[in-house]
Amino acid sequence: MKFYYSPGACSLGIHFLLEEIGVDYEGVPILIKDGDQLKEPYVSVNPKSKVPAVLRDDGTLLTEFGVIAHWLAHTYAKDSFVPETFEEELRTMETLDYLVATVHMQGFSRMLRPQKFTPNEADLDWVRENGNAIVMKAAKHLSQQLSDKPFIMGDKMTIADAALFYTMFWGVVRLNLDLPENLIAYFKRMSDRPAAKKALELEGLV
Ligand SMILES: N[C@@H](CCC(=O)N[C@@H](CS)C(=O)NCC(=O)O)C(=O)O
Repeated sequence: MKFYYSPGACSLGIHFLLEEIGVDYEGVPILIKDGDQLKEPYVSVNPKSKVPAVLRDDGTLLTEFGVIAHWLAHTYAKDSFVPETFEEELRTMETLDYLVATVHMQGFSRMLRPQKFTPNEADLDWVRENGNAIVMKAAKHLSQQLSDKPFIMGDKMTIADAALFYTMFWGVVRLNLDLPENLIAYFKRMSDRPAAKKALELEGLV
């Protein structure tokens, strides 16, 4: 399979998951900073112009973080990554969706790309502050959920950890936010895993 990513973008979570699962893939960098996502050849591969995306060996493309993660776990790592019961899997998707749809798309997007939310230069700080409020409210909730557990859903790593890993990369490394201690400790633990080290190294982030 081909895996399309941009260094330091949300695709980092899928990069981490691919390495953690230990599946063969060819990484293809699409540099958002250069606008590669808006140009050929990528727009013909993924007309949505977003990363992550995965071109599977049967020639079909998968997009959307949660869908790619779900497919990877079910296809290559059912025993180690997929929760045992339907209820546990639902709760895992609930956490993953919260991280991608709210923490990333509503919170960090406002903090990292405020110009996408207003045409007025004078409003940029206000947009950033709104994003920060969304992220910090979520961090409180996620910190309670994590408590002193090793992973966000408990004793077993799930695809929700891939989403928490990239959002915490932004919170801890990129923005140095004043996050709850257990979330920072979680990010450090995850970053020490060989899969995280490899993904960060491949993306030129260490
Ligand atoms: N809903 C998508 C969102 C993906 C997304 O927003 N990716 C960002 C990088 S973190 C992107 O490709 N941005 C390029 C752009 O907006 O031009 C998903 O869940 O995968």
